[in-house]
Amino acid sequence: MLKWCAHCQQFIGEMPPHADLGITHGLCRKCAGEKPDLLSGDEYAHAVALRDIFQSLFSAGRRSDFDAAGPLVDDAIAAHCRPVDILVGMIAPMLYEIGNAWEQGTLTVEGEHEFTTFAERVIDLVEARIKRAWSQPERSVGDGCYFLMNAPGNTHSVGIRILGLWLQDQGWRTRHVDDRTVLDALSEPSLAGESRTLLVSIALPEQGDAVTALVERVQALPAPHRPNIVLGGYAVKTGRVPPIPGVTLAPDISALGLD
Ligand code: B12
Ligand SMILES: [Zn+2]
Repeated sequence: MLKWCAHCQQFIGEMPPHADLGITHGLCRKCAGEKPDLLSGDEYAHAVALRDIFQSLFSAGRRSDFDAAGPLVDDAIAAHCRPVDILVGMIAPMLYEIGNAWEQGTLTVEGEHEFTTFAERVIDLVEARIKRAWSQPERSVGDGCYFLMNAPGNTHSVGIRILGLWLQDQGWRTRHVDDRTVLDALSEPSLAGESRTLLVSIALPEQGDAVTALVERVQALPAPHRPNIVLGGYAVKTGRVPPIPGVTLAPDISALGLD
């Protein structure tokens, strides 16, 4: 289930059952303190508006109707939905649904590719909106830096991209790296004294061995360069990655505990 704040329309997070993409409502931490009147007509209208936008955007994607996407994104923002929440709370779950349809044979490979292209274009659009108005001011140097990469061999690029945008929107400094550049990037002299976190995205359990090898190389770095390592992505979300020593498993973005 996808949980949205009934009052301010922020995406709160995912909750079990993860396979169910229905939208449910609750109150985010900030709004819970304000004790809003949830039975007022406004709150209800907002919740319905968001659900309708989700459905319309999904059917636009199924028709590859990109022209319809821009106005829908604008509607969501007008309904006080943060642009970044459109990515985490709408686009990501739509891609899960598409993956399920493909797995169950109700969608062709071409259909899946077309939807992914649609999703990537919507992400471009939303990225431009995010950059117009960040949710949080940029954090100061010294607050730490996030390094993001895909597990070696993982060619799914959307998850890590959304994760990077979400962190940037929260003001964090991020850098996208890969298997070849990660050790040098972590060892850069300009990072002296800063904490480093390496976020790795794994889609398939088969990519686990390559992650274990990566972790060994990263953990062999001198202590001041060594990052905290967090592993997330579809394979972690679905519980298919066994524990790896020295690595925190994060089933979704909220597990980072940063919002
Ligand atoms: C699009 C897609 C593709 C595209 C990717 C195109 C692209 N440019 O990205 C292509 C066609 C390349 C592809 C290929 C394959 N795919 Co594919 N793919 C998908 C699909 C439909 C969507 C992926 C996606 O973008 N999801 C949306 C993103 C936002 O979700 P996400 O990655 O989970 O990320 C979110 C969170 O997990 C979290 N997160 C992600 N990383 C991290 C990291 C950290 C540290 C943290 C904290 C959080 C975090 O943040 C994100 C935002 O919420 C999924 C279905 C699905 N359920 O995801 C299948 C899916 C992942 N693919 C699958 C398969 C099998 C494959 C292939 C093996 C198919 C094949 N035979 O070719 C290959 C393998 C490629 C490889 N080597 O990695 C299966 C995996 C099943 C399994 N049991 O493991 C899935 C689940 C489809 C299915 N239902 O069967 N795929
Ligand atoms: Zn709220």
